Amino acid sequence: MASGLTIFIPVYNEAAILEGNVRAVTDYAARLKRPFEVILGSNGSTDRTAEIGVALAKADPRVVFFHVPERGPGRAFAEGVRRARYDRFVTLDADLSFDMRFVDDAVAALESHDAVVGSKGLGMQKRSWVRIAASNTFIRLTNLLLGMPYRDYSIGAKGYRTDAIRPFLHKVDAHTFYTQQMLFELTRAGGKIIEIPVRCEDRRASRFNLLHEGFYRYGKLFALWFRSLLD
Ligand SMILES: Nc1nc2c(ncn2[C@@H]2O[C@H](COP(=O)(O)OP(=O)(O)O)[C@@H](O)[C@H]2O)c(=O)[nH]1
Ligand SMILES: [Mg+2]
Repeated sequence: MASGLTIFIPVYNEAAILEGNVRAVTDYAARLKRPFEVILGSNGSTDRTAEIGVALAKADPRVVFFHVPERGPGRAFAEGVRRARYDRFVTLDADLSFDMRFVDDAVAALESHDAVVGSKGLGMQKRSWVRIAASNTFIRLTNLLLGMPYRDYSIGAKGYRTDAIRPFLHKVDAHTFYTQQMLFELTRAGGKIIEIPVRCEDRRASRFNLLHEGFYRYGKLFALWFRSLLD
């Protein structure tokens, strides 16, 4: 697989910020002096996200846009990994709530690791206390049940060696539980994972229904735990 960087951004109703933020990402990635692409994986948007994404991809060969009909960032993630051209696969959020220096750190770490966990808990986070508290509870339970040590299972600011996760794509959850799944599967397969600090400033209202997300993730967590006990 070609050596380079695929930056993956899931997008849902991001018309207002898409063009400016994609430009910021391509400008940033261009400085890294290695082949790269920015993949925008959209599903279910009801605003002009798809139209803008198609235009951005047409104007810049380094930008790829695709659309899958049903909602769910996990569906978009799996499709993004399938389409990736390069060996390093790094995820960001469309609102660029993470400090982009994570991209440099992830690229370096993926030289010798299969996955990089960008961790707000180890770095810095400016988010509402309710969201921080809800995340922390979920992280603790994940670690207790699945025996993992990480401090951040959100979908953004994660990096993977593309080849290392391709074998697990059929297991990817359609919604937001896939980070745990990928790290869990990689751990079982003997993969090398490193956690690094990331800075995050996110004051924007979430695209997710957080209450629904909460229940959904706990359900998925218990299901994965139960399965792990069986095998
Ligand atoms: N493809 C896709 N992306 C989504 C979906 N829901 C949210 N996203 C994207 O996921 C990223 C994180 O969303 P955000 O609302 O900032 O989440 P939060 O701040 O982590 O609660 C953003 O880039 C969103 O556009 C979805 O259903 N499909
Ligand atoms: Mg956000």
